[in-house]
Amino acid sequence: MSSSRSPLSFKLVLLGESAVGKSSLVLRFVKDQFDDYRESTIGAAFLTQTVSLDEQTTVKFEIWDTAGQERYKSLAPMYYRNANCAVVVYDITQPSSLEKAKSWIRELQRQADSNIIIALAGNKTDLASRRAVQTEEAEKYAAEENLLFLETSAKDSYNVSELFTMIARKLPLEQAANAQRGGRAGGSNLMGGGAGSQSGRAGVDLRGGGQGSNDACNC
Ligand SMILES: Nc1nc2c(ncn2[C@@H]2O[C@H](COP(=O)(O)OP(=O)(O)OP(=O)(O)O)[C@@H](O)[C@H]2O)c(=O)[nH]1
Ligand SMILES: [Mg+2]
Repeated sequence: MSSSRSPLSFKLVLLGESAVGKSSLVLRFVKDQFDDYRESTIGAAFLTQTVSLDEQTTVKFEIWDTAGQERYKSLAPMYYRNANCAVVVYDITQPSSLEKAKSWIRELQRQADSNIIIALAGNKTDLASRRAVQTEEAEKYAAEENLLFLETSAKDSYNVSELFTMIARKLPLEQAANAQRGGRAGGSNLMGGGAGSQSGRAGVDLRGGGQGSNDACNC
């Protein structure tokens, strides 16, 4: 098993239709908060959070929370390129959002790193009376496509930390620890080299044609 005292950094991207709850899952994971009235993400947001797997192993997620609105779709490859892992989110009350999630998964399978770990998350389980996607249907699809799968509620804080921990356990920790010992950044292919951004969030507003902004992206 890997052992390391400094966190092993990995790049994670969230994808999915607008309003399925990507930002809400991240807000729950990073700050343990929930907003009933969240504004739709513009461009993308960047946040970090760590997960301790055991006394020796801490994983630091460098999280790109993408904007689900169709007009931002063409930006997505910048965020999933070189990602170690992806969370593709749908809303269990909206079957069309599962179809959208499947199309993101096909795109990741074609275009992202071939070793990317993909998790499918069916969010908003607190809206049980409005459920329109059965657990078994999504579970079967996830098994066929070799994806991790969990249903979650950002609102009720159900399965949110479990989702990220499940992903952390699947990451190539040994390899990252060896790379770190060898002097390379933990997650191997992180944008920004991993060490630069310690915590918190930065919005990346890509309106106005420039992705030239700031610390957000060196891709
Ligand atoms: N009931 C319920 N509502 C949720 C949950 N997660 C998110 N929401 C609500 O769904 C709406 C959209 O959530 P966001 O987190 O902004 O969705 P998003 O996927 O980031 O949307 P974009 O940024 O437009 O791509 C907000 O009103 C949230 O409060 C959940 O688990 N349960
Ligand atoms: Mg959002």
